[in-house]
Amino acid sequence: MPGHAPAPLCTFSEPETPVTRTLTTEICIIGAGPAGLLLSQMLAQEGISSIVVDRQTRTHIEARIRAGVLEQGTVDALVEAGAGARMMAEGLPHSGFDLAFDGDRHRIDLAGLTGKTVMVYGQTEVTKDLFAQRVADGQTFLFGVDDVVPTDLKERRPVVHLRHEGRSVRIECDYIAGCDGFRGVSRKAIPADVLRTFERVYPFGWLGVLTERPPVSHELIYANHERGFALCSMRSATRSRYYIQCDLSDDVDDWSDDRFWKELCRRIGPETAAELQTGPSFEKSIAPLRSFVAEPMRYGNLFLVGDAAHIVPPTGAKGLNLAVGDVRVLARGLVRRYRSGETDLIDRYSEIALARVWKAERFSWQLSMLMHQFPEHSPFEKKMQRAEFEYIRQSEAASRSMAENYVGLPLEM
Ligand code: RFL
Ligand code: PHB
Repeated sequence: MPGHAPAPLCTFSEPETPVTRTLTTEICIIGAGPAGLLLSQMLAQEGISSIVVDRQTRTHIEARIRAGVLEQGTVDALVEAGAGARMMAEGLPHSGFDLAFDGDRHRIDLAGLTGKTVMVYGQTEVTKDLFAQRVADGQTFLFGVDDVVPTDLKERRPVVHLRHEGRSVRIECDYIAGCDGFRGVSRKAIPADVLRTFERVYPFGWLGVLTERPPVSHELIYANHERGFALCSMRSATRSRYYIQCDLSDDVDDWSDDRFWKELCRRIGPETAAELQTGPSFEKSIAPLRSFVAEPMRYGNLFLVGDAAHIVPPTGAKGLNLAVGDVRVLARGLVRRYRSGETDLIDRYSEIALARVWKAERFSWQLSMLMHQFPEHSPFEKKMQRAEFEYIRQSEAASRSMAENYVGLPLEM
């Protein structure tokens, strides 16, 4: 029939061109953990714009139970950032902690030996306080993002590509802050021939429990017992946090509350156990222990911050504090760059941050070696642990060295 084209045997349709949304900012921050949130807060205080993206939701991030001990430098940074009011009202200042060895106790008098204290205040609360502040300030967040890829790292305007709510997004910025933790994508964006990594994985994990009961002691107790390590910590006067060393192959479901409390009592000894108030746990999880450092912490216009660059075993309570230390150096460097155009401080970011990181790695490793039972240890190594404990107990210099590291070494900028 004239005017009618023959019906096609099959039809092809052009794929729809994906709509890409482009956003621009000064700093693109990957990761809304404590490092990313604090960085955005410190930059906002100085009028520097940022976009924060995270693969999780805010609710998920706020529910994560992690660190509990803040160094004075971390406390000061949170206060200066305007996010410290609740911490100052509800946090518990601690002037010492106990080391216990098969029932023998030795108190490390932090205040007496260093003139400094630490603050017991949960990372969960730090995160909530920072979120509240950033949301009130109108911070741009993209939650639930996927396929995050930082590119053009050596260009003047690097780009972060990602997917958000089904659309592809490109974020053009001056600098990218990789605050996306140990399993994030930022570190992987650095070419393998540039990045050097150093790692030690420990042959056990920590099984942690939270319970709505007053703490067994008003200060933390780190215990080494022949059955393994135990830690008595807290979140408040009515909420306790306990950990025990466990096998890496253990599953949380293997550990009923009853089994956990029995094991903890054995490891902390009868005197302390007599004071323990047990109750139902409302959080129970197993964390592996690892020491890890990636060098350098900068590649082009990408900076690695916090757990994205380094991991410590939790024994020294250093992870969050190191992340905050990195943020302080980077924020100061970026403020200088935007105020005066000088890049000297951001150029030294990696060097300054790593100098402190390695010292905290050493301390966390040393305390972990002292306080845990290692499957490969012979009776000789066990004697060495005991001898070291006795030395710390008898020597004020050794106790002071431990105290100085625990309250946090200075950040040399
Ligand atoms: P985080 O907290 O892991 O946050 C990273 C964020 O990045 C997001 N993310 C991504 N976003 C977009 N795209 C991707 N591809 C992404 N991949 C990841 C994640 O969703 C997340 O929101 O890293 P940050 O900010 O560097 O903070 C580090 C701290 O969380 C960590 O060092 C501490 O929790 C370590 N830690 C402790 N630190 C202390 O200072 N004192 C302590 O007493 C202490 N106790 C602990 C601890 C860690 C523990 N665990 C569970 C390992 C006790 C434990 C048991
Ligand atoms: C904690 O309360 O979660 C905590 C305290 C001290 C540590 C590690 C974790 O060394």
